[in-house]
Amino acid sequence: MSADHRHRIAVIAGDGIGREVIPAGLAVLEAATRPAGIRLETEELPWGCEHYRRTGRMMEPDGLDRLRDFDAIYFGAVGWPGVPDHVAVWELILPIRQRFEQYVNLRPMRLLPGVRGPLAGRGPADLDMLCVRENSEGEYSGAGGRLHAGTDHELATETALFTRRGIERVVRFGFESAARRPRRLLASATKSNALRHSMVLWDEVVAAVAASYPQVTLQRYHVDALAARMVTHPETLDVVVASNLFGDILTDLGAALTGSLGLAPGANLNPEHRFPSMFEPIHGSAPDIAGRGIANPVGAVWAGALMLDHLGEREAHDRVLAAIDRVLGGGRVRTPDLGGTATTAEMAAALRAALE
Ligand code: GGG
Repeated sequence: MSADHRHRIAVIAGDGIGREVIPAGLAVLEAATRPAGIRLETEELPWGCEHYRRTGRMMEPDGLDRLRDFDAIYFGAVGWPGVPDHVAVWELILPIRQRFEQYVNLRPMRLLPGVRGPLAGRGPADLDMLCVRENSEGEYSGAGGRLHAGTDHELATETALFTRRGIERVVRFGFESAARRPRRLLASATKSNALRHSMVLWDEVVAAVAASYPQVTLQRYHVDALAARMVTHPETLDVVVASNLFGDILTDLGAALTGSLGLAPGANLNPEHRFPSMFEPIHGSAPDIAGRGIANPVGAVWAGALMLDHLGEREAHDRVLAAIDRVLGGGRVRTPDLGGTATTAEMAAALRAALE
């Protein structure tokens, strides 16, 4: 936290609708912070697929060193036709998460007031989950390779790497999060019936950490059963701790259950503040709607609020969330993903107005 309420933010809007929702998000964050004397000093870094087309790289060669000096990174989306998705993701977003030990990917999954999700008869009280996704190893470790390219005996390996330290730290974060919430439930997503090495270690570490949190009720679900439960009994779930891949999939499901992927935020946290953390809407670049000015900026705005919270500006975070609740609860301004006709700019303007 900065004593003088000045924060240096690296802004990587990235690709597609990232370039639309991030400026909208910055405008809302500005309205939430400036009157309170908080200064967000932003620097835009034009990295992403367009940069790749021009230079053959997703970011500058010294990009990670440059990012190191910022207090936080505000990120849009990555990916664009013409650049293989794995190149875009592995040359931008995943190196940032790994280098800066952003080992927690925090993804709230909450049905907001005024939003109709796809589950019949469910309201905000039934759907309030928080996913704590492991974000630095597991299935997205990057270990593996391909051999005998183009032959009929070609092979590929993708090695999931789980370390006791890596599991322990994210599971502990999950328990801490659950302990601070009213229901104090922690669901661990496992698959130790089939993944007999990695997920058995996961279960053992979860059990060991659980011993320090008697106030939290531990639930253990195989990830397939957990996915089904999120649909059938979401009210029985509170905090979910999951591996990198499981958490990635479960949170897209969670976002869909809360009405739109466009509403969902994500925080890639280095909880110790040794490195900058990164904040992004969980949606991707959405080439199908990019350039039309109709993307929902709420996920980016909420991600920005999580950034303010991480920077020690809790009141500003609360103000932004109250504005989101007010605008969506009011039911007047809705982007097309929510069945309305509002533009990105109109939604951002409504959020700014709600802050005034
Ligand atoms: N704004 C998020 C984004 O662009 N995501 C692209 C993606 O698929 N990332 C992989 C991940 O979140 O693990």
